[in-house]
Amino acid sequence: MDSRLVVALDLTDADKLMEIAGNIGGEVFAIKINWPSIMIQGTGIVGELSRFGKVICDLKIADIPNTNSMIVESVVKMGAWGVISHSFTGGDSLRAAVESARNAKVFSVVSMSHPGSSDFINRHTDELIEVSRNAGAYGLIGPGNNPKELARIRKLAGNMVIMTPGVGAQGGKASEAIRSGSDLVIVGRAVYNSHDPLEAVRALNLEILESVQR
Ligand code: NUP
Repeated sequence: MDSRLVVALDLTDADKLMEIAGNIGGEVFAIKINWPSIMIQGTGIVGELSRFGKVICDLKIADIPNTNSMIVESVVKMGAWGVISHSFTGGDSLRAAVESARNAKVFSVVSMSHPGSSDFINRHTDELIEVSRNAGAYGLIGPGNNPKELARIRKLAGNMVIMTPGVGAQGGKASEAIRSGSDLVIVGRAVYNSHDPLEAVRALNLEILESVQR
């Protein structure tokens, strides 16, 4: 199916995580996991989740090129479809991640969704987009709760895919993010804390579809 929804399953309860993943896996673009789940459940979670569809590992890699390469090689071996890396560490670090990923996709962070991101990282978005483009990143992470900034990032991003967290619990709307240029919308708590995660996924898929058609 052509969903543009990525669900962030930031759960430390393995049974609940697997149950939700099994229910929604066929109706989302991908499942994203982050350090909280990986630290509690171990790296085997990546392979287990990949039975249900694409898995994106939100590791926000930020190291020297050699270490970045080793991290990305491991995560790809575990079955990840995509991985999220920082770009502020510079072109050589990000390029190492991209080259080690081979066919897997590297998304690089160029803007963040929390209030404190205005202290530093969001002041450097344009430079980070340039670093990401030159390093060959497949996609960018931009703010799904800041439509104006997202539309600006869209103009600078060229053909890089834009994936946007910040929708739901952090105040953004999926439809608005899509209209502002997002390709893939990340939603975590608004799905996994809902009484019916599958229903929440279907409502978001519909909202996204309607915003594309308009
Ligand atoms: O800028 C970012 N904001 C953000 O929320 C970059 C991220 N990678 N994320 C991640 O997206 C965050 O760590 C979490 O896994 C997910 C958003 O979850 P929620 O706010 O929808 O629950």
